[in-house]
Amino acid sequence: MRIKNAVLYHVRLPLKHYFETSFGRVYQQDHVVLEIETDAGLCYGEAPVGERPDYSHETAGTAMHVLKDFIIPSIGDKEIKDIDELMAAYSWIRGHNMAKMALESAFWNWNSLKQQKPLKEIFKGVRDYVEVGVSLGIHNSPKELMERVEAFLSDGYRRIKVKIKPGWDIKILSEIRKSFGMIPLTVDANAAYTLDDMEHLRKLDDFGLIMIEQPFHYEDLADHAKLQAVMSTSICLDESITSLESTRHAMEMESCRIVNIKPARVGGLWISKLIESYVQRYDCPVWCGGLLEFGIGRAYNVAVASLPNFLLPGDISGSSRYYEEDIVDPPMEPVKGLMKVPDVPGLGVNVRKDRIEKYCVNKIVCEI
Ligand code: OSB
Ligand code: MG
Repeated sequence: MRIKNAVLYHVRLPLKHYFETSFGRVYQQDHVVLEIETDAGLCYGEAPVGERPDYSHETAGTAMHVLKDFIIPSIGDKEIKDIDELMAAYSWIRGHNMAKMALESAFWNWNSLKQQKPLKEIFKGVRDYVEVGVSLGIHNSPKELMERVEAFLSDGYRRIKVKIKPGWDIKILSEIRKSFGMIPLTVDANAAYTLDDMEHLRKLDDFGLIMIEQPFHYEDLADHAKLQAVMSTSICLDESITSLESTRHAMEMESCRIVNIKPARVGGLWISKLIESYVQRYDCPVWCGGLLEFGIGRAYNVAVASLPNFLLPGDISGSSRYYEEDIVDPPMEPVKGLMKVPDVPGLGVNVRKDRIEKYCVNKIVCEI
């Protein structure tokens, strides 16, 4: 791959419904879209950074800066022959995984077009369809949440995940179980608890949850291990898993029994594949998390979720779950909770440049 031209777009899409986690409530999503011009045509990547540095350190501003001033110049107009060469060029840059994901995924777009093979085949995926679930935020009232659970179950989503925090946990779980029985259910705390809440969290064992996602601080592998040792419910780590190394530490310390892989959080699709394969030796299943990706990021996540150890439904909802209008055509939508894995070379969806321009709040043309 040789980059002839690179453009960064800060794209802001309004959300159809607010999304609230233990970090707070948001009404829109700010992501960075990278477009590179190559000998295989225009290729795209997305950094699903969000609006504020809460879930991760990155924002649209930091991703644009690091891509423009460091990641793209580290490649420049050099010929890059494979993924090892690509990653080696910017491996000196610490962190900024989402910015790296933007370029790395655009590279796979090029690679897939060049080889005329679908991404699924390149990554050695084994599924034609992936099972998807939905992630539901904290709502104004339990009643509102119950209505949303009902609506998404009837849309066919295969698992419901609800965001929890102190004061919004046991009560809503009791209500969900009372109204919907033993539906596949998980919870995500986004680090809202501490070791002092251990006795409280143990009560969640009564609800038959598939997992409890990230109860503690992202740096706290030790406390997660203490909690996992006394709970029958599996702990799943999300924010704590930022690389193959942090995954190894989590496995060796027995901090969790399930891993959430978000390609953008770990710095790319290739690292996602390495993690997926590594944790198999611990009999640890993985699933594909999400960051309310626009259509570009979603297409890559779907391809990754077709790998063999992705054994649980992903947070890969349809475009229409979050957005009125997506930046790809046709929008990707699951049917009966199954999302089709693209089986054509490239992204598998058409990028709508008119929509990128329509929702773009800042555009930078990089010097190559
Ligand atoms: O913790 O999984 C999370 C969204 C933003 C930040 C963090 C998380 C989430 C989600 C939504 O749960 C996942 C999705 O539907 O894309
Ligand atoms: Mg999470």
